[in-house]
Amino acid sequence: MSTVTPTNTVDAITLGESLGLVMGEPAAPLRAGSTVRFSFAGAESNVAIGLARLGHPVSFVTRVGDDSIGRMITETLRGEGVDVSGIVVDPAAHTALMIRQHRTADTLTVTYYRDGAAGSRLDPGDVPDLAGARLLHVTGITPALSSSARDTVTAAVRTARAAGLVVSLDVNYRSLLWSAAAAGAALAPLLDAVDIVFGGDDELLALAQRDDGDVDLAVSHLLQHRPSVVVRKRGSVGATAYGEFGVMERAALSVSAVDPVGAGDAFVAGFLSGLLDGVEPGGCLDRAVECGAFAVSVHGDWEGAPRRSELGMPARSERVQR
Ligand code: KDG
Repeated sequence: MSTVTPTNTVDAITLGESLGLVMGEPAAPLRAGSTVRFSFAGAESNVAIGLARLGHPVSFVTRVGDDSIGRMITETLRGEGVDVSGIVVDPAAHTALMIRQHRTADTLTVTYYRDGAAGSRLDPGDVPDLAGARLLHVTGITPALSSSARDTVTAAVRTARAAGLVVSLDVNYRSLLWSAAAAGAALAPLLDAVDIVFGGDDELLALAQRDDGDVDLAVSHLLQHRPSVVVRKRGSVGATAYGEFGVMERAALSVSAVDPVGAGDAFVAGFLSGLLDGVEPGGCLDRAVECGAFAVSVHGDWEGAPRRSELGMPARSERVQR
C-alpha cells in the first residue's frame, strides 16, 4: 500500500512519526477535570514546520490513522505550508498519541501511546521520489519504532544519498524506546551516507559507540566517516559545530525559557535553513541558536518556531532589556 509521490517541487524532505499531544498545564499534575492543551508533536514534523516558516518548500512523509488526530496533524501541517502529499492514511492503525505533564514545576513526564500506531507501520514503499529535492532530514526516533520504520529510514537515506541530496541526521535518542547501545548499533551503519549529524553529548557518544565519555573523540570518530559537519547541541549553554572549517561555538541567547521541548528541532531547522540558503557554518549556527531561542520561549513543540521575518527578535529584545 505504498503511495509514491513525486516531491520534485520541494527543497527538503523530513520523514518520521507525528503524535497527537495532550499537554497538562505547568506545575499541575493531570487529574480528572484538569485543563489540557491538545496539539501534536514529532521531531521530524517540528523540523518541517520550522523550515516552512523560514520559507523553504518542504515535504513531510509519514503514516497517520484515519482518525481525528491524523486529520488534525495533516491539516495543521498543510496550514503551515508543509507539503503533505507524502502522508499516507493507513486505515488499519490509529495515529500515535503522547501525554506530557508537569508533575511539578521542574518535573516533566512523557507517556507514549505509539506501539502499533500508523507511524510505526512506515514502509520503504512510502519513501517518495526524492529527485529534485536538496536535503533529507531524519532522526534516530523513527528507527526505534519498528523494523519496517527502521527499513524506511534506511531506504530514504540510501535513496537520498544516491540522488545526491544532503542527508541530515539528528540522533534524538529516546530512552523510552530503546537503549543507547541499541540506538548506536542501529544508527552507526548510516554513517556512510549521512552528511551532517546533530546530537547532544550522550547522543554523539552513542552514535560513535563510545562509552568512555570523551565527546571530542566521538566527534573525531564521526568526522572520519562521511559526515562533514557534526553539530553538538548543548541546550541552554549553546552549540558547537565541527568540520573542515574547524570548531565554532555559539552561546545560547538569553531569553525567558518556558518550554524546552522542541527547541532542538527548531535549532536543527535553523541550521538546515542556513545550509539551504548557502550560508557559511557560523551563520547557520547563529540561525540555529536563534530558532532554538524562539522555541523555548513559547509553550508547545513547534508553536514558537520563528517565521523568517521574525528573525532577529530575541536579539532585539535582549538589547532592549540591557
Ligand atoms: O523533539 C521533540 C520530540 O521529543 C517530540 O516532538 C516528540 O518526536 C517526539 C518523540 O518521539 O519524543
